[in-house]
Amino acid sequence: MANSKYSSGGTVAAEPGPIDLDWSSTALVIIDMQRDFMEPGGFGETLGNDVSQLASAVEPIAAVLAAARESGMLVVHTREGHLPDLSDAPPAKIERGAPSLRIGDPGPMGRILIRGEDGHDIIPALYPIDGEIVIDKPGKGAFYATELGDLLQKYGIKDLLVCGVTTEVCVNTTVREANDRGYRCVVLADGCASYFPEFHEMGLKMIKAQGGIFGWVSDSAAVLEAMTPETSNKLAAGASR
Ligand code: TIU
Repeated sequence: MANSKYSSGGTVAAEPGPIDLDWSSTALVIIDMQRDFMEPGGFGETLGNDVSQLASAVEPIAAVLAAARESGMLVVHTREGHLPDLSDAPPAKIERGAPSLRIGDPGPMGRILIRGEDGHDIIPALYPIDGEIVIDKPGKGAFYATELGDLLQKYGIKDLLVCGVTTEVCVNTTVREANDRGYRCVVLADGCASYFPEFHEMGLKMIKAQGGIFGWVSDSAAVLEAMTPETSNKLAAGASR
């Protein structure tokens, strides 16, 4: 690890039970924290959603992202979106439902869900820095039609800390894809959000049920505590005095 404040690994408090992680074989995967989902005028709002429901995920992700950057953990950002000619967008996805604007239509942040447009970009608070991986994905899952699997293999990654939006759509799909590929996924509950609070709750329950059928559910504080045990212990000792 690049910074001695950080452990080389640790036990993360999680459900259905604690999980031991080695940070050198763990990646932080931040799903689709794009303006198209987070801000008014983007894809999420065109579907009829209240985008303010997602704001709570930003600070917890920012805290874990800062620690990941300082400690040298591999960071992966994903973005859902399509090529300008829509050649990677199935007609069944474009034609779905009755949105106010469809994928590819011009909106206030550029064409809806199109790569290179302002709306497709990651929100400033979580913007990738040099050296971080950015995966552009046409689907809900981050493995489908992307280079993510090859990259994780190249970096020797075995476990994933997963956060982002939305809990029951792209986070769940990615966790299920990852689980089938043999990765252990730890989902950060406070670093995920849904337009539907009840889907957030159930989306997390589905992951951790049945002994962790798809993975583990933890939160940002538990991950930070496992990453910085000395600082966390000192803080705890200070608080008890
Ligand atoms: N609509 C919705 O909840 N989500 C998506 O369409 N994509 C992601 O979750 N990123």
